[in-house]
Parts: sequence; structure tokens; C-alpha cells
Amino acid sequence: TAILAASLLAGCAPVAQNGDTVSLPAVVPAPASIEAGSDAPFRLSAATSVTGETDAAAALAEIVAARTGLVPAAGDGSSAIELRIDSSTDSATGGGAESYRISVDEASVVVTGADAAGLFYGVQTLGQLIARDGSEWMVPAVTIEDAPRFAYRGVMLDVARHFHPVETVKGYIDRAAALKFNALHLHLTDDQGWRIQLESRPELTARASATAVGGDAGGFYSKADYREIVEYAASRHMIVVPELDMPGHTHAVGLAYPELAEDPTISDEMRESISDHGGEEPLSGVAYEGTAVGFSSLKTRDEATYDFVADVFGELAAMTPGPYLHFGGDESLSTASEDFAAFVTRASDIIADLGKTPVAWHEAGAAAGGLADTTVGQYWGFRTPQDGAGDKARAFVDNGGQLILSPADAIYLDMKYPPASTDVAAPELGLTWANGPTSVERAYSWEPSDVIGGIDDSGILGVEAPLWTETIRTAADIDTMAFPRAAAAAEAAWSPATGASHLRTWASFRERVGALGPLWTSMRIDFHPSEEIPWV
Ligand code: TNX
Repeated sequence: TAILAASLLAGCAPVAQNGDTVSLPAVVPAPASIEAGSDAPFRLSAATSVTGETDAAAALAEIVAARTGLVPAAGDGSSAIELRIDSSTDSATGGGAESYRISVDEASVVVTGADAAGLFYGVQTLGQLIARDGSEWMVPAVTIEDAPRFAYRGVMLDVARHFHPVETVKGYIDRAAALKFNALHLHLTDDQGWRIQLESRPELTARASATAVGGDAGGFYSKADYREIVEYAASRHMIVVPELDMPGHTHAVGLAYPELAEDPTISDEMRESISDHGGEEPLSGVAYEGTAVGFSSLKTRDEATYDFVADVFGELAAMTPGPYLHFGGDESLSTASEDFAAFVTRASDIIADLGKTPVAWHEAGAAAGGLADTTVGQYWGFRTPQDGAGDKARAFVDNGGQLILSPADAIYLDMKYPPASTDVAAPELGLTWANGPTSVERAYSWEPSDVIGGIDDSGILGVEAPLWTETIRTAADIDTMAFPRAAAAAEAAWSPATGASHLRTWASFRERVGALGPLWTSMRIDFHPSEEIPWV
């Protein structure tokens, strides 16, 4: 049949439907609905024209050129791809934010977005549908109707442990947006460096940005650099969520403003680990190039600290069009718990008073009753919560906020991959503390509404995959750790719940991701060719 013939040629993956195995074009993240058409495929050629919305046409032209080498014509052609926006609720997309519809037959391709973001996502899906047919290119006949499950779909990049230049960040934005992520969380500060220039506190970048983990060079974003990142992200329908981590993870603040920081507290555990594995003990006033956590704290009882918090978040709020400011709050192991509670309460209020929504790692949920009631919690415990982490997360929802889920034993992209059993060497990069190594299958096989007891989709703002960079130095390192596992996180964030769609299975996902290999190669993504995936 036409469907099976197309599947031999195209990036198609077999899918069991009503007991029969049919082939559907491979789309990641899985769309809400996809149906193969009976028509012959649409042929892409130099005569194909693209009409309609110009931003979306430019985005499509980029993908088509990278994948096929063809340059679509702008005006009339012999066959047409039409890109439109229709926000009416009785439109083909149903009108929900970020939703889109694609219909492909032999004569035409029509992509309709409910808004500009929806059209952009439709274009990303269309890019995945393009397939080789001998020496030609085609798009199989198909109808797709699609909308996101969660409003917030994030990736996080740690630019503090290793600094990553603007060009690398832009590359990561392109890659993430192609998987329908809409938030880039930048972890801008940590013990090892402060990476964002702020005029209100110039010593931060002047004195605390030059170094990084392992003696590598540091760096920072000027205000112009940050603006460039924010604008580039916006052009890909992503917001930037900047994080200034406090009251712990603040050794760098002490290099710039010694009066605000406590002296390092070195626990027995840390001293032991240093004597076992080598490394330096953190010293007051000396840049820290190791990877230990939990030894630093701001002076939480000092009013000067809150002037600092107001200055840095006030300036960051003015630079950040997105609604969220992240104040960290993780692993403040050397801050007394009542001091920690008092600090996070005031930090969340300062941010809420700036008209922004505060975000904190789940530890701040210990003080949830006092936090600004909009405060969003970011959960980084395991898929099965341990040591009260689930209660801390739930407290944000009880307080009126929502959760971002980043289960560390599933979607921490800095965890090592499993060692290879065949000829594909696994990268050396990565850590293992979160029950690692983390296979692609584990990154995929979890359901957001099953993580925190009593919290369903209404309490979940979204899903975010963090990439911490203790071992990650280059853009190629980022690619290797993030791909293919970021695609698993994208599917948890975008696609219908496990069980609600026949595509939401590991068996389907591994086939669909495998079919994206040629597209990822054309995008120059240095993905890890994991043996778990049947790469095309
Ligand atoms: C825990 S997750 C951290 C980071 C480390 C990471 C390494 C979280 C909120 N804190 O400081 O970089 O583990 O995986």
C-alpha cells in the first residue's frame, strides 16, 4: 500500500495500532494526533514555493536547506507549502496556545498555527517529516493535530562550572526549540564563578568570573551578550529563565563582596572526599576550581545581604522579558535551617514585588508557607522521592504555586551514559550520583503525574532537563550529553500522558528518535549514537 511504500523510503517508524502494525512518519516529541493519508507523498523540489508568514517561512527554509540543500522559492511555484496563523477557536488547531495542524497531500502542504509559536512548532514537525526518496525529497501524506501537554518545557545550562560562549548558547537554543522546548534556564552563578554583568554590582564579574572548574578559563555575559541571547531565544519562541543561586553556591559572591559571605564551612564528608579524590579545599577570598557543593553561604542575618538581593534581581528583572526569575536555594548545607527559611522567604518576596514569578529548587519548599504564593518549585529528586523531597515539592503547590519536574535519575543530562556493550564507545563525560549511569530508556520511561504523590497535571507547570557542566567543556560535549536524552525529556513535557497515546512507549520512541538521525546530522548535532537506538 501507499503507506507501507512510503515507510520504506521515509523516516517512518512502525507503530502498533488496533492490533495492526502500520507505519507513521516519525515525529519527536510525539504529537497529540497523527494519521497517515492515503495520497501519494508531496514532492519537494526547487520549484516548491513557500507562502504565508515570513518568520515561519525563514525557519522552514533553514531546515529544508540544511536537510536537502534545496532553496524553496518565495513566490508562485508548481507546488506550494502554505504557512498560516489562525487563532479562532473553531480553526483547525482548536486555537490553544502553541497548537498547530499539518495536512499533507500530493498537491500541497498546509501548516496552520494557532499563534506564531504554534506555527513555528508545526514547521519543526514538518522538518522531521522531510524524507529522502531515491535522489529526491518528499513529505508523506499525513494529518497531524498537535498541542503541548505542559506550558513550561525547559532545558537548563550551567554556565557557572564551565562558561559557555554566546554562540554555543545560541546553538543549544536552536536544538532545543526544534524539540519544542520553550524555556532556557541559565544557571548563571555558582561557587566557581559569576557569569552575568550587573552595573549595580560591578565587582561580581570584575573579580569572580575569570576561572572555572579544573583551572579552565571562565568568562561572563556582558549586558549586550545577555540581550543577544534573550532576543535569539525569543526568535525561537523560547524565554530565558535566569538563575542567581543563593544563599548557598555563593563562594564567588565572597570574592567580589567579602562582607556578604560567610567563610567556607568544610564538612567532614567534604574533607574525606578531598583526601580520597584530590582537589583543593575552598578558601575564603580564593577562586574555587573544584566541584564540591554545600560549603558556602551568604550572611543571611545581615541587612546588607538583602540590599544585594534587591539590587541583583532588580537589575536582572529589567533585563529579562520572561516572567520567571530563579533564586536557587539548593544544597545550602552550611546555612542553618531557620536562617535558610528566613532567606528564601525574603528572596521570593523581593522577586514577587518586582512583578516576576520566583522559582526555587525544591529545598525552599521547607519554608513554603512563607514564600510568595506564586513561587514555583523545581523538583530535582528521584522519580521516586526520597528523604522528604516529595513533601518539600508538594508544599509549593499547597502554597498556591506549581512545580517544574526535573527528576535527576531520569533527565539530568549530566549523568553518564551506560558503558557500551558493542562497538559504540560511551562517552567518558558525566557524573553518576543520581543513580547513574542513565540510559536513554530510563530518561524516557517516567510519567510526570506519577512523581509527586497527590500532584496531577494542574499542579505541574512543566518539565525541565538540566545540564550541569562540572565535566562539560565544549559545544560538542553539550550535544553528546543532551542528545538523544533531551528528546526523551521533550516528550515528557510535550506529548500526551503515558497511556493516553499509542506513541508514548519506549518501543515507539526509540524507533522515532532513530529516524531523526539524518536530520540531527544535517543540523550538525554531535549526538551520542547510543546502541539503545536503532539509528537510521
Ligand atoms: C546537584 S541539582 C546540584 C548541582 C550539581 C549537580 C550535579 C541541584 C539543584 N544542585 O549543584 O551541579 O547536582 O549533577
